Amino acid sequence: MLTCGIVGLPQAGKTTLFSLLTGHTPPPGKQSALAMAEVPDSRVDKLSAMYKPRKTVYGQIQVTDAGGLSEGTGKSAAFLDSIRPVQALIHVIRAFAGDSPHPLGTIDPLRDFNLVNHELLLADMALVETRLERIKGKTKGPGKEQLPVLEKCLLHLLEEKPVSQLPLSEEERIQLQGLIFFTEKPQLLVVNLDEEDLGSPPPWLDKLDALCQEKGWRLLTLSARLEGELAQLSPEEQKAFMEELNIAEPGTALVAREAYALLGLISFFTVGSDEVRAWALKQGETALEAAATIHSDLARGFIRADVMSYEDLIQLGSEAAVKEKGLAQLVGKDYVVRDGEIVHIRFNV
Ligand SMILES: Nc1nc2c(ncn2[C@@H]2O[C@H](COP(=O)(O)OP(=O)(O)O)[C@@H](O)[C@H]2O)c(=O)[nH]1
Ligand SMILES: [Mg+2]
Repeated sequence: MLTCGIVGLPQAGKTTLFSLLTGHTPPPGKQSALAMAEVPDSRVDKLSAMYKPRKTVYGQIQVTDAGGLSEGTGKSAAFLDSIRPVQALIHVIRAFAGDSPHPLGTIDPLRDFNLVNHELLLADMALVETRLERIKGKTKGPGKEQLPVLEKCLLHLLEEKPVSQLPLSEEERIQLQGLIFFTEKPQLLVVNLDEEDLGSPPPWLDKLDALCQEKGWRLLTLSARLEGELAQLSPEEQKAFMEELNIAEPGTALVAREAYALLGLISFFTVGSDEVRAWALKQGETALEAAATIHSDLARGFIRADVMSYEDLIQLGSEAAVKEKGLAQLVGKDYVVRDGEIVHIRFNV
């Protein structure tokens, strides 16, 4: 399952986005909150219309709202601890003027971007320093062999460089196992714009976008408040408003799709009268790994998998028709599953 943590300065719209994604509003004053978000997918909707299953299950993302970072010297530890294990960060950047005060008094997205990343760097530094002190405190015993690589990490971080840019040998990587660094996590930047700016992106956006691309991160723009209001409307009203406001896709769909792209995830589907369901898989993973995603029994007893494309199934209207045309494949455990494939695992336990 994909896990994400929302970070950003206070008053950036983090909790607004969290509620939008998960449908869950944390009580005010709560430091961090965790909930599941559905991954909207029109393919799942179409498959569900075709099979009329008892249950339809969309992809799931676990989202944690970490609460606001306090800028400065590593005071954010308490907030950050709640998201230490997540796979990706959703970094919300305030670009709306709004009525609520910005903690630094002015709207400056590039400054905030650097500030939050600096805070993450400080958190990593604190992690390494704590570990170093603990190991140095002992005269002997396990951990001593970690000293050189920890020192190397610390020097690198002191130069304001993220751990993701630190060249490490296989052995050093193993020695660092158990240490989870924020500056190694990919980020999805969500630039929270004023609704008036949605149609005409502000000039600084290009700069932020370039910074993101350099790092292999993703960026998207939306207005969290507006998205919240949109979500209250009927589907027809939503469509009309979105056209008027220059929004191609609802924010929840955008965030989910970009988060998948950031982590190199694809979706495959299982279908039937009982359940139509979307599953996430890493790009390049095999039929055996797809089986394991569904249930360990399916992987253990894996025989073969029936695979067909979503497009073929929708176009031809039934699995039987796809098979008749010779467009279904019977594949072995090493077959690399592609985005949108319908997979039936044949197994025997
Ligand atoms: N104008 C405007 N206000 C927003 C937007 N997103 C959030 N806000 C407001 O900004 C304030 C802070 O939002 P919140 O989600 O609590 O920020 P957090 O501190 O990052 O969790 C609230 O009053 C929100 O209603 C937006 O897109 N536009
Ligand atoms: Mg909040």
